[in-house]
Amino acid sequence: MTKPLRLAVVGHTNVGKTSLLRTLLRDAGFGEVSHRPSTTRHVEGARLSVAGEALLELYDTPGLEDAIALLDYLEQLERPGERLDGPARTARFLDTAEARQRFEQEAKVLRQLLASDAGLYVIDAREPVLAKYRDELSVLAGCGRPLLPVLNFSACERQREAEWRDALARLGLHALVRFDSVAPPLDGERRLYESLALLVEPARTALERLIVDHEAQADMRREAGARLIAELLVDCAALRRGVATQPTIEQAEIAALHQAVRQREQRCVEALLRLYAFREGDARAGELPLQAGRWGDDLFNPETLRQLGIRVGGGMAAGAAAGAGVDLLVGGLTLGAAALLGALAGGGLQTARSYGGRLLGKLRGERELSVDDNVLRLLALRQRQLLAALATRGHAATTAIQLDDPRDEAWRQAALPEALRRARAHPEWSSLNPAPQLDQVERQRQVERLAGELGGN
Ligand SMILES: Nc1nc2c(ncn2[C@@H]2O[C@H](COP(=O)(O)OP(=O)(O)O)[C@@H](O)[C@H]2O)c(=O)[nH]1
Ligand SMILES: [Mg+2]
Repeated sequence: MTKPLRLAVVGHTNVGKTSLLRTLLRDAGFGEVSHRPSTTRHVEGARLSVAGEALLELYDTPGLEDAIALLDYLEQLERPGERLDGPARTARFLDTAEARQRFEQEAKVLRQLLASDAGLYVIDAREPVLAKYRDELSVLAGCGRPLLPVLNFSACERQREAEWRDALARLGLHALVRFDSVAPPLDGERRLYESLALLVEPARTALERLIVDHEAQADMRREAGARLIAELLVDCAALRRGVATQPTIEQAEIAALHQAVRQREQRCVEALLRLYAFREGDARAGELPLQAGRWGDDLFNPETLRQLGIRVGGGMAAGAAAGAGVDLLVGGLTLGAAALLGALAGGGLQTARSYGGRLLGKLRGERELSVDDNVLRLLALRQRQLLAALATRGHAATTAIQLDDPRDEAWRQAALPEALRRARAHPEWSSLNPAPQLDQVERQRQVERLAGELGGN
C-alpha cells in the first residue's frame, strides 16, 4: 500500500475551492460554501478511498487575498546580490514574523501546498485575468509543486477561457481542465484525474483506480435508481382499493388512494436522494419544485399531466367522475376490464384464483379503485428526470433541482410497459395493498425487467 496522493486546493477567495471539494468528495456537507469571501479560514482535508485503501487526500485552503503585497514582500526577502529559487524564498518567508501576522492566511496556503504532492489552482473562468491572479500564481509556483489550473464555473455563460489559457501559458502552465462544481461536465472528473496523472506520474495507478471505481459506482447508482423507480411503479400499478357504493365514502377512499400514492412517490424521491448522497435539507426549501424532497405539483391535478404532455382523455371520462387519475371499476367490467380479463386469460390458474374473489365482488356491484395509467406515466417521467438530474448534479449545488421538459415520448404516449400491465392484475405485488407478497419470483422478474427499460434511454 502506497501513500495517498496529497492535493492542495488553492486559489483566490470565492472561486469555488470548497465547492470543488464537495463535488469530488460527493459530500454536500463538506466545509462551508458561501458567496461571501473568506468563508474558509483554515485548512480542512478529506480522503477518497477505494476498497478501503486511501488513494487521494484533498485539502481545502483559505483563499489568497493579498498576493500583490505578498509578492512584493517575498521579493524584498532577497538580500542584495542574492538570487533565491522559489522554494528557498518561500521557506524564508515562512520563518518570518509576517508569516504569522499580516500574511497569516497566505502562509497557511503555502504550507499546505509545500506539504502536498501537487496543487489544484481553482479559477473563476468568468473573471478577467487581473494582476492579482498573476501574482498569486507566481507566489504559488514558488512552492515548487506541480499546479493544475482548474477553470471552474465553466457551465456559466460568460467565459474568458482563451484569456486564461494565454495567461497561464505565459506562466509556464500548459495543462488545464475545465470544470464546474455545480454542474460538473460528464467526463469532468475523469479529465481532471487524467491531467493530474500527467503532472504526478507516480500517482498514475492510483488515479486510474479512482476513475474506474467512480465510473463503476455511477453505473451501480443508476441501476439501483432504476430499480427504485420500477418498485414504485409496480407498487402503484398493482394498487387496488375496494370501496363501498355510497358516494361520500367513495370520495374519502379516493382521497386516501391519492394520499397513498403521493406518500409512495415521496418515499421514492427520498430513496433516490439518499442513493446519490444528497440530503433533503441540502437545497433551500421554496426554491425547489421538490419542496423538502416532495414534489410541489399535485400528482393528481389534470393540469400537471397536461404540462408534462400526457394525453388526457379516453379513460379519463370515468376518471373525471372519480377524481382525475383514478380508474374506477364498476361491476368489474367497465374501465380497466380489458386489462383485467387479459390478465386472467394470460395469467393462468394462480392468477384466476387470487383474482376470483375480487372479480366476484365486482360482479356483486362492489367497486374498486386503482391508479390511472396517466398517473403511472407521470410518476415514471418525473422519477426518471429526477434520476437523470441527480446523476449530473454536483454536490456543491445549492439551488433547485431543475428538470427540463421531458422528451420522453415513449413514456408519454406509447403503451405502458408489459411489466406494469401485468402488475395491474397482481394486487399482491403492491406494498400498498394488504398482505403483499413482494418476494414473489414473478414480481421480482417484472421489477428487474422494468428497471432495465427505465435504465436505458
Ligand atoms: N455556478 C457555479 N457556482 C459555483 C461554482 N463553484 C462555486 N460556486 C459558487 O460560488 C460561491 C463560492 O464558492 P466557495 O466554494 O465557497 O468558494 P471558495 O471561497 O473558493 O471556497 C458559492 O456561492 C458557490 O455556490 C461553479 O463551478 N459554478
Ligand atoms: Mg472555501
